[in-house]
Amino acid sequence: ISMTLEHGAHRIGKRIDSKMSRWRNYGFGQFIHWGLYAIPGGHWNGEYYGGAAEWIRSWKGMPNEDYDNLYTEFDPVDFDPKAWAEQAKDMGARYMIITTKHHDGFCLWPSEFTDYDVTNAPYGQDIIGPLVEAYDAEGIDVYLYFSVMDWNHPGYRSKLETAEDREAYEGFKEFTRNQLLELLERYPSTKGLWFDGTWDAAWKEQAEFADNLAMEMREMIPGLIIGSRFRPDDYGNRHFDSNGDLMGDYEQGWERKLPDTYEDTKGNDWDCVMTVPENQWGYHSDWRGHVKTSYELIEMLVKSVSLDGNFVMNFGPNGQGEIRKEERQLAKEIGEWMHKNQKAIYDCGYIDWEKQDWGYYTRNRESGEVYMIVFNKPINGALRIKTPAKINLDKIFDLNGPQKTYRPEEIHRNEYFIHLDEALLETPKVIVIQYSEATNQTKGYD
Ligand code: H79
Repeated sequence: ISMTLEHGAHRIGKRIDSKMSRWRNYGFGQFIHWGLYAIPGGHWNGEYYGGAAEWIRSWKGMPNEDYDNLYTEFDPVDFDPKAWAEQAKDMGARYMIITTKHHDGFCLWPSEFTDYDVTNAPYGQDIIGPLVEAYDAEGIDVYLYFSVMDWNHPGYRSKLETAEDREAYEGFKEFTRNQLLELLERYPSTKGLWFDGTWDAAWKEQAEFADNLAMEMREMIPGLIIGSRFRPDDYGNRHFDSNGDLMGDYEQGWERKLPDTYEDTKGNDWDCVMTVPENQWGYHSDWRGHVKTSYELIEMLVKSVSLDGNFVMNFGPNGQGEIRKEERQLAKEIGEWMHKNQKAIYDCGYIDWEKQDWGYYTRNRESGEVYMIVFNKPINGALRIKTPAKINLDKIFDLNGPQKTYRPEEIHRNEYFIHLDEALLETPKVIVIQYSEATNQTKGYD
């Protein structure tokens, strides 16, 4: 039985309009976490902070007052939005998400509703506008990250226990609404919002307010894309309402983790946002622990697309506005692979063929062409393909290199081997499969 909810999901199933199709077809995005936390870069008074750099204000080793005065040092003289956008383009990103305001409350745009913004820092200029312009010029769609939780606003509360809390929080809600409408008014080419900091009990009581605000924002920018992390339902449930239906346009629950199977995604649209080290979003000058390689990130990208999601790789520029060399190198390596293999990523998604150990299938949503993205070469050199019944494999060939066509060996009904010549794979390899659906299958391949 399903409950009647005033502020639950307003739609069952995926959005089917052109703006959402564009989102779905991105495949690859860039996240940028930039703010005051880039200045200490994970250190204060010579001490190392091991948590996520953008959370340093919450560390007992750093007095709040010290953090709250960092804005007097925010002067990123090397900030070059055009260079960032060009790098993102070369990497193959088709959308970008920028932190307009993280949990600390510092605004990278000139906000009429607080003094805690770029205009009162030495830098003194809007960051968001030039970024939007530079990315728009490269044809990369811009999304605005916005933290509802705000450690700077006096009305913010994590829970509402007293009448005083409730009154203060009303002021905070008005402030939040003002800032969001301000952002959309200032940056009308914004394609969507990426919300965060919405887990607190106080916000979970705001089903009606958040629902109305989402409607207001959607009126300002028709087709605006908002994920599942914004509004709670009538009972304070997040992402999925009390009936289990997704709220918002796509599932935003995949942070630093990926689904393993299509069932895990419940057939919804989704994105995965991923850090390069284990858990650092903002700039940390001393990355410890494992740092992902370009091939690990490419595999996550491919896996995301194979399960109908977008993969968003995070960058944390430093306090001067530079993107660190490790991230530049990764962007370059991923870009080199994307340049040759983007056909298997862009406009592609899930196909219900049984996954094999060599890697992942993706399928172009328009042409129906299937791609095998091969990460592991089996010891016998043979890649297994199992198709559903009544599929004819018409043509199988390498996406790159000398036009090599494979003649699959049929090893069972609807099951084949294709034999690789290479002794070793140097990079993840893409093989194209053109297939047709037979009404009367005689032989899988002819
Ligand atoms: O912006 C990046 C991170 O800073 C932010 N989201 C990404 C995109 C983020 N990552 N982790 N978190 C926020 C922390 C969430 C912590 C939680 Fe909790 C654990 C929320 C609820 C339980 C810490 C402990 C905050 C409240 C209790």
